[in-house]
Amino acid sequence: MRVINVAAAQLGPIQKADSRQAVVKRMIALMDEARSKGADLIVYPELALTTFFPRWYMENQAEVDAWFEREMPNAATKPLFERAAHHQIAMNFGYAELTPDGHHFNTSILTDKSGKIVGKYRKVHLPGHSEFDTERAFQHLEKRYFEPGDLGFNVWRTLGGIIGMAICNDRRWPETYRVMGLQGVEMVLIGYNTPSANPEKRVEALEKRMFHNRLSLQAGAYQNSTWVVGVAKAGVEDGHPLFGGSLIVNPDGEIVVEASTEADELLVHPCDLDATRFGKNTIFNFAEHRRIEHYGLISSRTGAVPPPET
Ligand code: CDV
Repeated sequence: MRVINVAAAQLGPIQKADSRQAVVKRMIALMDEARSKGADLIVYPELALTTFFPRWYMENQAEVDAWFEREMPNAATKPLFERAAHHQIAMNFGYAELTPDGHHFNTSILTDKSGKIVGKYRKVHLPGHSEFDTERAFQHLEKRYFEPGDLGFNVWRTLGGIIGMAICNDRRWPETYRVMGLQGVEMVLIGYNTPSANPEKRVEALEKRMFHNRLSLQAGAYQNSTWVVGVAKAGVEDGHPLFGGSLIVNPDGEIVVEASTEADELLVHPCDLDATRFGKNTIFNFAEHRRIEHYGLISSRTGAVPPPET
């Protein structure tokens, strides 16, 4: 057995007015609880340090940049890194990254148990739009504030296993998991901020949206025989609801734990990485069964092109 005791640390809402220091205090409280439950790794959501700011339309770049981190760790997050090192617990969290040469990414990092950053991922599949959209019930301006990630879908050998990261909308795309699956991934960490309502389809029920969340995470896990840890930022942020439903999925695609609130909530589960072996060696033995001669369109065509009508 190769067990990683994973803590999925769902965060409740973060209001626009909340400081990073206040959020870090909440993250530390969850980390203390995770440590008391024997966790080796704690996983926080996408954009964990602030409210989900892409819902707000901004034209002033200085105002936009105020939501970004110029270095990691920084003054606000140093206490979190120190507590992680003290507890000897690895961590993963998302934040808005502004690089020294002026690039903006929706980023996630993975540390080892000493608090050293061992992996970085930048969100590839940015949802939403880049200009104010009068047709939407509310805005989702990720395409305005971020560039698509430039690092690809890597995996890292750490904590005795092979671990990868993705962020929110990435979880809906099978390519996300498969590229990591082809590197032998054994656990994928995915934070998210998903509105409880669909701004482009007002009749879509919350149940349907949560079904799609589970469907995507469970399919990704099963089809690549990997653990998947999905962690929400949930609850009502300045009048805008985000759903919860943080969960851990085993390599058979089954949910082993799931959050029941939209508040700060911790789920802890022992994840045996050896449980990935069976699927990887049988039905999803890629070397044995994949037929890459038929997959060319996946990497050569972006949009669907139906055949001409006859
Ligand atoms: N933060 C996100 O990427 N949210 C998207 C919403 C816009 C659908 C998601 O896939 O959950």
